[in-house]
Amino acid sequence: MTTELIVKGKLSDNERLKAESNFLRGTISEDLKDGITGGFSADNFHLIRLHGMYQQDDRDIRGERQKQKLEPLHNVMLRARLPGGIITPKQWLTIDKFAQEKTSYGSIRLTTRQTFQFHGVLKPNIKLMHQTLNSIGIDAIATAGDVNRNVLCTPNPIESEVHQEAYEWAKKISEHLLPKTRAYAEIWLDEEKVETTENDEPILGRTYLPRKFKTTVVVPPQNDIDVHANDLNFVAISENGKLIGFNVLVGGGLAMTHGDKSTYPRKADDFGFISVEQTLAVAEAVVTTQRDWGNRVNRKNAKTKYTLDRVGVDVFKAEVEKRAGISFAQSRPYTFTERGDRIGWVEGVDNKHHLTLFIENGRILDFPSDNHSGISKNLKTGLRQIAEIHQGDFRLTANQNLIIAGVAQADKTQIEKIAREHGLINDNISNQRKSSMACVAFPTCPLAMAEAERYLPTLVDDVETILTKNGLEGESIILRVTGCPNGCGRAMLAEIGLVGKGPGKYNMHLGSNLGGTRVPKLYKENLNEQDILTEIDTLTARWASERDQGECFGDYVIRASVVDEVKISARDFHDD
Ligand code: SRM
Ligand code: SF4
Repeated sequence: MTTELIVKGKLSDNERLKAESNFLRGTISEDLKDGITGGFSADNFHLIRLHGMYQQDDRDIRGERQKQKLEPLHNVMLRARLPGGIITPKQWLTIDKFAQEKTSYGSIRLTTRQTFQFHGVLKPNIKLMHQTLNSIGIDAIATAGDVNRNVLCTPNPIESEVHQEAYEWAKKISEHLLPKTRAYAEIWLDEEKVETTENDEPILGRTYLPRKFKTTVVVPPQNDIDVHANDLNFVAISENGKLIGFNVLVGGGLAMTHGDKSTYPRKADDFGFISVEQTLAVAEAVVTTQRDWGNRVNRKNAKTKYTLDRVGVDVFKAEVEKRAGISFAQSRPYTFTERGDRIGWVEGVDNKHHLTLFIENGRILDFPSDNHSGISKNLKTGLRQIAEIHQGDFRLTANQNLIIAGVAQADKTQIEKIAREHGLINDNISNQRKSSMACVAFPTCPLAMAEAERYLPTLVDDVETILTKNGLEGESIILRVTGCPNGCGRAMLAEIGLVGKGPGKYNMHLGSNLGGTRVPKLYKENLNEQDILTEIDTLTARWASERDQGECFGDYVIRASVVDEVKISARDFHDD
């Protein structure tokens, strides 16, 4: 390997702690026994991420505790591993019970990556949490930290054989790229201690990846998992209803840092077509190339997207071909036309029925009542009751929604009745609300600069009013809010993306499209909530009167030169 392919310099501290961790063990077990603090010590604070957890505290009460000279009320957030987002009703009941009895918020939070999170788990309950999950066949391995994360898959596997096969590949890729260290089993499940050597971790190595790594399997024309947010994507190509292979897209990612032009959202590059048999070899080659060439000096530029731009797409691709022992063929044609979930019932190829429920912000909780319609919103109770009788499974979507999948004709009426009684189905939810999404942000996210999840419902109320006023009732714009530029709510693939800058202040980006194949451009900075509504009012009024037939808002703002189009490069994004 030539040295230019590797960034020289002092390695980031995360590299030291991974190297010294004895394959992710650190001193987590000792720390767990320390009852003096509710938190984890320096290195373990980071290491627990590789076990699917983040140390947090409630930011709403942080100041008050400080005044009382108390340490923050440390707790952990856990993110489960759920490739393709599938979970059984029996598993759901256990998760529901744990959330109810052992977490401070009582909620189950569906994420933008097809899994769920518990928030507010105190130290004495952490081991119990892992053991509870393990008892139902779920773990939290590799859902955070410098590894390949939860593998996403277009979530309607029963709709076609191709969907089913795509899901099987998502599971296989997830397993193939998992860390092989037994640290998780030893620490959380009290299993026998067995020494790990370099040979035991052939794909990830002793220091794992330079940064987080994200993979999807997607079935066009849906792009409901947003490929361009991901490092590695397998786009399913089928012929006569059979999966024949994948187009491979590499190097997507959305995060940036305010004021740092070396960071930017980036679309993935098309490497070409492979046969299904080549899938695991290619996945492994992309991961190991990024493992070896990714920037371990500066974590801000460590993701695959920056490696591609630094070494060159062709050089990276040639290395993948060499390592996988394959040659990419010409990409096969496909198009992405939509990204949302189809809320409501659909019938599958197996004659079973699937009900997609819209879950605002993915937050499953019993809310006092729906602010908008006044009807009950006991979402958690409703889902528990459905899980008690449902014979099929639950599928989490990457838009924070939930599918009750595989319902027999005979059970449809009862499931729908429970869903309606608990506010899980509400016919008055607008298309705009269904097209809107926000990240968690306050109070649990330590990186939040502005509200997102708690801001979204009222923002959408106001946008609905504006659309109606401008003659656009029933229409929708992909609207996403993230509390900081890390982009967890994928605002950097929205037609209108709001990125938190400070309390009550957001940057507004405009111009993604329905298929999610364009990054939106910065339009205005530091807008407050009133400025945001004024801008949306002015722009949607123009859109209503000037748009071409069927032209979506994101395409319109580019055609009308409201913003320039962002092509693939950082230069388009940052204007220099
Ligand atoms: Fe994220 C960090 C929540 C999807 C980019 N993300 C965080 C943390 C863990 C904050 C932290 O590091 O302490 C947030 C915890 C909040 C909380 O209290 O729950 C957090 N991210 C989320 C979730 C829960 C948002 C949601 O509302 O659903 C999503 C969980 C996904 C999952 O199940 O694995 C989530 N995060 C994303 C996405 C979207 C995606 O992957 O489709 C992105 C942008 C795509 C990308 O990676 O480029 C994303 N999260 C980040 C980043 C920036 C990474 C980077 O490249 O610099 C961070 C910060 C970091 O890693 O340093 C981050
Ligand atoms: Fe937190 Fe920022 Fe991610 Fe929102 S985008 S969850 S504020 S890290």
